[in-house]
Amino acid sequence: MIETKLHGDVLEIVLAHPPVNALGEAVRKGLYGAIADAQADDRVKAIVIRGSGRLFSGGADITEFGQPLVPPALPEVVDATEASAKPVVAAIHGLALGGGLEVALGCHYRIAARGAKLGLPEVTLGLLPGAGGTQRLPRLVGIETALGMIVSGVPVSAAKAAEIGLVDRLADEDRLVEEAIAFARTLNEPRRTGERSVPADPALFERFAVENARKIRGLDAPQACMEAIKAATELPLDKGQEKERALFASLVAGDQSRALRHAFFAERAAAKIDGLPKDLPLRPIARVGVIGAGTMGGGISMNFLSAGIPVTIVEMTQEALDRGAALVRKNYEATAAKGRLTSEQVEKAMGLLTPTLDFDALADCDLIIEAVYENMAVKKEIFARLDGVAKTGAMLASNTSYLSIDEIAAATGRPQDVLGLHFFSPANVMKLVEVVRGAKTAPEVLATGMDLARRIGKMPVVAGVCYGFIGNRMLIPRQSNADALLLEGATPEQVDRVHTRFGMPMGPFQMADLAGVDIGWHRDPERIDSLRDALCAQGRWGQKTQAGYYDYDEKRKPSPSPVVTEAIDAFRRKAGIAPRAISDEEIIVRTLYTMVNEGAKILDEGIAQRASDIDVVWIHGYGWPRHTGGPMFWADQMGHETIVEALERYAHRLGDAFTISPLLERRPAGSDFP
Ligand code: 3H9
Repeated sequence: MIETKLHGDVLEIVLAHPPVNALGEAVRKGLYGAIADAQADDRVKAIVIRGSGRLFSGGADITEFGQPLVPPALPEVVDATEASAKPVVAAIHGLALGGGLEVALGCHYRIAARGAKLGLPEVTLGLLPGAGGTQRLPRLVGIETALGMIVSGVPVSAAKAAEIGLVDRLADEDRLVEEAIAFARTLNEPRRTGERSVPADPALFERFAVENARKIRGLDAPQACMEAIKAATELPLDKGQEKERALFASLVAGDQSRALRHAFFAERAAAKIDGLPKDLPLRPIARVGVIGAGTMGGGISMNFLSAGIPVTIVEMTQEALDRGAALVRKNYEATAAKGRLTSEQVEKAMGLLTPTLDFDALADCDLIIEAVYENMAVKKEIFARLDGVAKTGAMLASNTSYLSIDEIAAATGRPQDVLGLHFFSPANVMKLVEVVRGAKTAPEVLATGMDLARRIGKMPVVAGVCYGFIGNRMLIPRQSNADALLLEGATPEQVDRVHTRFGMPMGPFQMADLAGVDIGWHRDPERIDSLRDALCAQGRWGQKTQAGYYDYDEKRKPSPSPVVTEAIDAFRRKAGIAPRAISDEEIIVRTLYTMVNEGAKILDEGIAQRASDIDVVWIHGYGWPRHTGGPMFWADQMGHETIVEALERYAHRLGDAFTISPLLERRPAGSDFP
């Protein structure tokens, strides 16, 4: 866990705990011991601390949070490092994150490899840097920079770290250790960051809080980070650290951090495919084909282009093809205008795109993704045609949001090569990809799909075949209850408000207006069976027509619509429903608990591999508030009994087809989803 080596009069201490040199019990003990030994060893004049493998350290061992702490605690280790009578240099390569950076802050000097990144991401786990980071960073780089780094959690590059005074020197990675040792040898005195002071500036804190109010609303950790940093300006190091430790202790025991830590491990678990060996050989993917240059096809293509993978995109008409390619360019240029891409990067990505009307041009693609509209007959026809064009071993994917991958695969003579790759709109932005495993999908096809999705920066989750897979299937009970609630007496504003207060980016009706109320509409204005049909028949198709469940002004600002109120009234009269007052609690039970219930069915049927995969789907595909951990974790925290009891209470309103998931009902009281 800790290795030491004496280079003349400089002691090299190596954190050696793969994969990320997390600072768990044994590493802390080893480091503490090595620092103490070095004090007593007359041969040692100075110390260099570095990490082995690909990084300095990924921070404290997150799996230990919530367990009894085994000493020495990390703050003690960092304090002992800073107290060293012999100069200590941190040699940082790869990443120094969280507790890892705090160890480096306890060192007297820092030298970083040019490619390194340094950061305090604790806030993303609902925590604050709890080993002196909130006290030492502001002393080193000033309050404003420290606030930015700690409250956002975003790491800085080595160059930036040098500019702000976080590191003293930069080095080429292959010479880092050598230079650190030579540098350490020149040092005579320790230089302790904790002995510095930083002037108070209350106005700066107020300004920062106001500027960031929207981002940090409802979250405990950013608030606590600010409080701890403020203490650094008012108190000596030891007192500031006491404050920091107290705040850390309360966060780590809180619901939000527990949920955010769950989300962290859920994301990593999602990459694992049950029953497949980890080292399964993958199929090489050097060129991707996309069928359909609509919004979805274009967005999907961008992911590959940005990752340097060439794309052949096929359309039926020149006009549609030109429109699609122009949209891709427009999106890239918008990103460039925000300064997030250079014009060379835009041209490089566009240079990898081959738009064509020639279906046969797909012949040299290793993966072909169909992204046309939702119609089984059309999809089957495309896959049958693909079967004749695609080269042997090519993977054939559908971006369908609902339809059966098995039925689509049956249209080919190679169902083992077929899978679903369900991207979420806008496909160049949303992280989620449901990787749908058909009954005959070959293991290496599934594994390649998962790996490729990660390579293009997505968060893939394995899903089985059913109507709507994981995410959209759970939308069904949510939407049908939301629709029913309108007729029973709720308003779109009330339903949406309950969802946004809960932390969703938008409610069901805001989402319908954004996506298009007319999606899936039968397009017969005479046939009006639902409120949605009525809105569609009036041309209220959502934001794109400036009218849907809400009215929209030119800036797309929504306001309640008297037309919708009237349409709802008309439906109530027709159905003989007397509106009643609907409580927010009823909305939660009928639109959120029913989703959990559907999630439990999805789990029970083996459509999702594990409950945490469902959480990842909802966090990354629909903006479910991460600090509640996702729908299934949220339900675990609440207790399944609470959900079952509430669903039973409202069962008479949930429709005849509604049933409680056997998995929810049969789990013993107090147990979580598997
Ligand atoms: C902290 O430091 C608190 C202190 O301020 C105060 C303490 C008193 N602990 O992500 P990967 C596992 S809070 C335990 O796939 P990558 C991970 O689960 C911490 N385990 O690799 C995975 O396991 P498995 C602040 C950890 O190369 C494996 O390592 N630090 C930890 O894509 C590989 O991880 C952070 O928030 C950990 N700290 O990315 C950084 N880190 O193979 C958290 C990773 O079984 N870590 N594991 O699934 C990361 O952001 C990424 O892991 C990192 C590497 C960027 C480092």
